[in-house]
Amino acid sequence: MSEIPILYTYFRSTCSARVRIALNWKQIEYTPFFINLLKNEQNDKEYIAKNPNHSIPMLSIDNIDIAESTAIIEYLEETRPQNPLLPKLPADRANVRRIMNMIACGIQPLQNPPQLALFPLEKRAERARTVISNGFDSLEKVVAKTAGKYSVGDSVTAADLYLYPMYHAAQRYDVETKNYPTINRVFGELNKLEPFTKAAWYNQPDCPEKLKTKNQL
Ligand SMILES: N[C@@H](CCC(=O)N[C@@H](CS)C(=O)NCC(=O)O)C(=O)O
Repeated sequence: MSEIPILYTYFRSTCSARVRIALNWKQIEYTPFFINLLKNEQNDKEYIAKNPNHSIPMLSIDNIDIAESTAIIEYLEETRPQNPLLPKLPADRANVRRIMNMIACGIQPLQNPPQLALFPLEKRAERARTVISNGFDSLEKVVAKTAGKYSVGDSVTAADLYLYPMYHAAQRYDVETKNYPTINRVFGELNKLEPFTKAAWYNQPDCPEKLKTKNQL
């Protein structure tokens, strides 16, 4: 377990951001390997030999390559239990996983570039805005019941790793975030935490300087 893990990541990728936050939260040092989705580097032969799903993130750690952000985060939780991301009580865990899945299965995939590419160029932003708004309409109702200071209760959990970058995507596509008071408030709390802001898109070395202003994700 001594080698520094390598995270295949892209600054814009919300799924990569989840893992960046998990690594920061657990204080695990890692080396980023940048995969530029705009240059289709996720399709490079060498990369798809390791991850045939043509997607990021992937984490090379403990001599294995793990793709899928949830699989990575659960692996980290199981092998590096410091600064836990899952609560103790099964009911709280279920709420955390519910929120993770709402975002990972019900929102993010529908606004992923290959899905947006099914729409004419001028309709893509609107499509992403609709998908995220619809998802947030439901998520707000769920989080309004589970949240304390953070998405589930008063401690940071894996649910927050999913909510934080999804909110950035919402800002990017001009979603009316003021319609979601609980999501807004939780994002504001998370935005005060260094492991989150350090993982944010605008703080990534592969984010071009000219994009590093608000809403340019
Ligand atoms: N379920 C996967 C989704 C991975 C995914 O969709 N990643 C996006 C970036 S957030 C990607 O690589 N998209 C490929 C593309 O845009 O062609 C996960 O949670 O890791």
